Amino acid sequence: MSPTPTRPAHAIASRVEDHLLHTVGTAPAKATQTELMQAVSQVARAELSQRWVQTQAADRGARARRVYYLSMEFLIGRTLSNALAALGQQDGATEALGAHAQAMEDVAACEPDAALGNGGLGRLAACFLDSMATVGLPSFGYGIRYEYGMFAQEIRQGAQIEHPDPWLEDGTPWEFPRWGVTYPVRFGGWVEHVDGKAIWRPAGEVEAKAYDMVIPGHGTTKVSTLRLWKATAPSHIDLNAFNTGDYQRAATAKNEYENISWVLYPNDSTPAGRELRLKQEYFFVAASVQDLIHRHLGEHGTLTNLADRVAIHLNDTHPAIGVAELMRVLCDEHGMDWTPAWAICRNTFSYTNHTLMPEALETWPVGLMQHVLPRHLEIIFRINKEFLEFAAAFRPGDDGFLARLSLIDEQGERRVRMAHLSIVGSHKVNGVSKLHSDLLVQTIFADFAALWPERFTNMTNGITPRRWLSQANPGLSGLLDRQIGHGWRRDLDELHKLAAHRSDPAVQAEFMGIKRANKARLAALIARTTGVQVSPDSLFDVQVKRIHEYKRQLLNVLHVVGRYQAILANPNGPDGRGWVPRTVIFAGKAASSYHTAKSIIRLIHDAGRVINNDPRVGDLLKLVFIPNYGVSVAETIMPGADLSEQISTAGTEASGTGNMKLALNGALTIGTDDGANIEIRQAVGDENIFIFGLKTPQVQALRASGYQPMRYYESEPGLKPVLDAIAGGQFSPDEPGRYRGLVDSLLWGGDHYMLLADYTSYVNTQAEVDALYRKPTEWCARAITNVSGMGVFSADRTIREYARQIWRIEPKP
Ligand code: 26Q
Repeated sequence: MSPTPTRPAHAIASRVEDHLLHTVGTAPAKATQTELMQAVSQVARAELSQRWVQTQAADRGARARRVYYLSMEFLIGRTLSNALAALGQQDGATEALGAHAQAMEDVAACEPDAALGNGGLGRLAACFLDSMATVGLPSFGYGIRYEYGMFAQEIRQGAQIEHPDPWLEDGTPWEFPRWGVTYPVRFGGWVEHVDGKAIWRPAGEVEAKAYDMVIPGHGTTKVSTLRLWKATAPSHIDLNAFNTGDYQRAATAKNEYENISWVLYPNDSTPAGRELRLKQEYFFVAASVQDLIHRHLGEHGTLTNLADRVAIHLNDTHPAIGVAELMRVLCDEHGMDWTPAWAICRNTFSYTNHTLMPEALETWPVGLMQHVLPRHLEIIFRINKEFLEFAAAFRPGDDGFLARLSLIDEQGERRVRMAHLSIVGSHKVNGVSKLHSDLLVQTIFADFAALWPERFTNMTNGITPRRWLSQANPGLSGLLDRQIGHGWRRDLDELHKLAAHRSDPAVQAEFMGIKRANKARLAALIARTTGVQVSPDSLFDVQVKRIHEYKRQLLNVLHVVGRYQAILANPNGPDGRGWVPRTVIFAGKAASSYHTAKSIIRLIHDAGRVINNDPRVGDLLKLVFIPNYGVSVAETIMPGADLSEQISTAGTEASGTGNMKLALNGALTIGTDDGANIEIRQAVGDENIFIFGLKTPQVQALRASGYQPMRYYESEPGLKPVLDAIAGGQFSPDEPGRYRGLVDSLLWGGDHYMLLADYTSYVNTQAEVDALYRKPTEWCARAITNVSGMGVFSADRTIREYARQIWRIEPKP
């Protein structure tokens, strides 16, 4: 692709002036950066609107089979730069801003991130929208228009403080309220059975209002729609209270309804079993099902062919109640018989699992579901009854098998297992990397895989190269355009052509110059946000992701403290050749109630303060934590990294996608044999990645044979002084016992993620990293090889696989 044909720049400039005056309402000569951002956004918005109308008409005309991607999270980030690139309006916008003496980068930075997600799962959904539009897949994303997104993270005295994220405070130019599109969503009450028919008598009702975000495709005029639902009180309720003059009650009632779409649950990977969360899940699923059925009936006039025309995808189990909802709509509202309805349902739904950790699997107490969704609970019981009859015939007399398969966990407080509902209600279930998909069928879903082996499959994650390379790294993008042409934006396999240039001195010099400039930009961000000066000539060692024990940020800290001690002990380096200067960079949020994760953040700051201010260390080692990690911060970090830390305990990280973003931007990976790291290794070759530590079967075996962390503490060189320094308060002299518990949990708490078992292997591999970094030509060749091998990790590839193998839709270019 050559970048989308560009409109005459002056045409855009004059529209910007127009919008300043008429839409933003300001004197163009006095426009602020934010007002310019708004005006430029309006120019792009107008074009997107046209494309939306055209795409919708074309899909309607073709009566296209569509995919509906249901997700509680869409971690979109900013839109302006991405939209301008997709529309071919970049040059025009730059020129228009130039007339106001403003740079695009600064103006774009005025837009708040749309942070409607926690982390990997939400960002994956956003990358998928970009790819669905770009490959021309008739598609809708459905989610919630949270008034408040992911909390903003402030660091005060080394500790995380959460602030609300009022991203809609000043409005957003990117949403299109669809005034006519509203649906009622009902909750609670009871069910009556009359003449064999179920009649749900709900206790309450809220209105779901549609707000569309239009997602432009790149190198195409196709766009995709992200339809987000806002909860509002039904107007008749408002009126009743207002008419009686009871404004207090009216306000309370209104709040109770609008609460549902108020705020994103900031839990990554661990479910919060709250009633409001269940209501959020049902709220957006019920609105989405009504919307898609309305569209389907408008185009086809019947529901009997729903499964032929509609694919509904469940992004994890968060929308799994959709299975029961579709059954309810087909049977209770459209009079269909159970058996044909069930066939439609199963052929319509598919489900992606994003985690293996048993504690992260979503379940709801039967009592709570009875209270909030009584009819759905009945439907789930019937699905379960018929499913268990089928399973009993498969393995007669094996009650343990049936208890493990059941949609209801009968141990203790009875709970509905949402993963089981998703599997039984779907025709395909996938994991997000090869290893993860294999482990799913070997471990948590083994019983289901015995019943239905063909139902389980793999779809390795991907990322959009438009945001994560073209937009985030204009320097490297320019090099690619000159060396291999423009086609990589829509066909990332084109990157293979770069491999031939890996040792070309001119290409290397340019590549290193670009990396150096990106590091300088990252260093400026670090100085601005942390006050710490770091040298762009040091090795930038980056671990950025949610803070979680299984991701093992703490293992990274152990290495840093070990290196600090070694620098003090041997100022001339381990072998007398000096130390390779390193800047270790962390970023990531901890769930607000996750104490251990917050303690790790605090330790990073405490250790950083000591190390960064130790004159004996100087530039040889710096340790920084960039606050408020999110999509926009990531766009600056990824291009500036030399080393990508992907060090989860083998078998715990489903895929990872930050690993892909970093490698695509020319970082080398130091990682365990986990998630998509394994496929990255296959793509770039063993010599171009640093893999260390126990592999999944070894982790399993060690755990089974009785893992003893104390043995490592006593025997691994250098480990004891590191743990003693942290536990003894060397980094927290004001409160020496601050990290006693953290260290004790490693030594005496079982060290569930086996940090100590991988410590020596990790430290030794870090020494290999240093050795290679001393040879810039070698390092650079390997970095270039990493970039050239990343084609397979385009989300376009992932989406084409979903389209063909799961959704059975041919993308229309
Ligand atoms: C559930 C119930 C209540 C509140 C919160 C949640 C909840 C929210 C988010 C549970 C899990 C999540 C997020 C999970 C997640 O991001 N998983 C990551 O998904 C990525 C995309 O597939 C993978 O690359 C990561 O490996 C995986 O950790």
